[in-house]
Amino acid sequence: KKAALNWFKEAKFGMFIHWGLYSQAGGIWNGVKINDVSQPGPKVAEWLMHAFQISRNEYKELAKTFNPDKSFAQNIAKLAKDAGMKYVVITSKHHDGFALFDSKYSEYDMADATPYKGDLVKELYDACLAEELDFGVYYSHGNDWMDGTDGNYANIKKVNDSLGIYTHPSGKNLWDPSPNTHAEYLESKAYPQIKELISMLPELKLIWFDGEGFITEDQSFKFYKMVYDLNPHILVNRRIGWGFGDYEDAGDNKIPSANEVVNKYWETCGTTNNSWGFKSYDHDWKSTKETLYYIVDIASKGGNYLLNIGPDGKGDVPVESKNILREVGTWMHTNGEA
Ligand code: JFZ
Repeated sequence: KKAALNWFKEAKFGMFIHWGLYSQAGGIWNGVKINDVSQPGPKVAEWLMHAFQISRNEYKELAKTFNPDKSFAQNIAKLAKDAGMKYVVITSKHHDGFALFDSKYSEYDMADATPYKGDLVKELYDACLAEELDFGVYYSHGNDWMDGTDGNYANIKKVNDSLGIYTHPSGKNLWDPSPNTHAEYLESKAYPQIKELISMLPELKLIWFDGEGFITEDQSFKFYKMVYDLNPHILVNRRIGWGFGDYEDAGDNKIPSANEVVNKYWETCGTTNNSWGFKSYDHDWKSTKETLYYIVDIASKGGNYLLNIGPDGKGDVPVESKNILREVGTWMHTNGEA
């Protein structure tokens, strides 16, 4: 993977995109803000289903109104280019289980369940390649609130209970678990969808896995080997689990000290406000200066900064974050290598 790691080392600045059915709600459900629910868990807008314990059937209804503007892919690719970014990583499937691409292995996807009927991952891939940007996908492999939501938790808990150890339910769908097991979900959905993405996107550079806390070492390795066998040029991040990742992450919004990252390939992913997914009432934006500080400090230590945007349900990027990215771009085109 040497060539791929060289690419990664050079890239330095990328765009993370959290976008899905939840983007339509903007962090509010039936008039209640996600910050006001007592349910434990992160108060980020893409955790809508978990925060409000929405049933699987009710949540699925959000697909019927998900009909973004046709210009989404082109707008986003252009914005990333203008900001001086070198790569783009979009949520092809987040914890809510919804695929933004056209999957043969699930009806719960952009092509089959929405009025849009298209494949947003493929569209964005094409738009990015046209702008000479590299392309990656985020994929929540370990956690899926629609599918196989019970199995692994139940198994882990059984073992832990026998040892007298507490099992933290964090992030699992325990309010309306699907009847199939987690292992069945991996076989019927997660492994096949990873294969689909790799064959659909021949120039794919990166798979950004998430939810590793819920899978076993053998399962992590199976994902790693599958990606490598199908396309050895694709990098995978640390969160594939069990130490199989090709590069490290410093933790969300965290900048490590220089001596922690000597001779390492690493990345920090960060938010522009305090949510990954679109949250209509979060106006706590990082300033252009603060954003530039992150870029420079991270790049000076040999890392990459994967900076997030959360477009709304129509695909529009909040104007504040758009303006910051454009100002960053002006700086990058003068002082950076963009
Ligand atoms: C995960 C997701 O749950 C979240 O919705 C978002 O996609 C984010 C990028 O990733 O949340 C995490 C996972 C791990 C850490 C922090 C947030 N971590 O290790 O610091």
